[in-house]
Amino acid sequence: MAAATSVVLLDRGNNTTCTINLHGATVVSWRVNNQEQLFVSKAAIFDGKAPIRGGIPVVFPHFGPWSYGPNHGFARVTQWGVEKRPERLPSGDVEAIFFCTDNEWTRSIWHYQFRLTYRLILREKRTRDMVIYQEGREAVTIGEWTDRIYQNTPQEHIITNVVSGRKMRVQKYNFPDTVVWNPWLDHSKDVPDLGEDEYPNMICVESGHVSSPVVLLPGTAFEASQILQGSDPYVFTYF
Ligand code: TA6
Repeated sequence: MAAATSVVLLDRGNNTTCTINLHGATVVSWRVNNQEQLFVSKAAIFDGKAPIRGGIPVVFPHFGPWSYGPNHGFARVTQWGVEKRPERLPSGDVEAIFFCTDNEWTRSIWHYQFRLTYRLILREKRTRDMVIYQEGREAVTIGEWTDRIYQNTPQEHIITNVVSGRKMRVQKYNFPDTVVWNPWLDHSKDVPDLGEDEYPNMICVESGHVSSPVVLLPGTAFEASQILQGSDPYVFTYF
């Protein structure tokens, strides 16, 4: 097992990288051909204590306000370890594995033993997969403060207008729900680590097991995953 560093880089070549901050195992950057795909607030705090405002956090063991401990649980404010440093697979994909386990602090909040494993794969876009996608689904547009948990959502979503008007495809497995959040101007004031002018440039879309808990018996495991896929506009306009 490698010694922990604070930031881990997955580099697929061709200026395509993914940066993971071990504070919360938060994916703080995903660049494709040098273009950033993720939103991180200009006011994000990197003090190793506060959750990082933006990127892709891990929410565990609870979503939302939690009487036992921090909002959205403790995984996003825990220092994760590196189980497997970034490695190029025979396919060319780059993989890294991160983990966190219970400790004295987590047990003082939530008295369970656990091991969370987070496997990240930076994979080259597969254009043929993308073509399958375009079919009519209900579009959720954001024009005001939005904070919703959609239950039992389809396995795939397209987020539009992500980077320079491009689209991002989300595929989720074993995550029945989708959270959509944008504080808009009114609520941006309540989020100190988000600039008041940043809300038009972000949308939070989270795949999760949110509306119902997962109950794990001792010694059993739960696995879920999501794939985020960026696009060139011409790929999505193919149909
Ligand atoms: O994911 C949506 C949400 O639960 C919203 O209700 C909103 O409060 C947001 O998360 C931010 O939470 P945070 O703890 O990061 O300030």
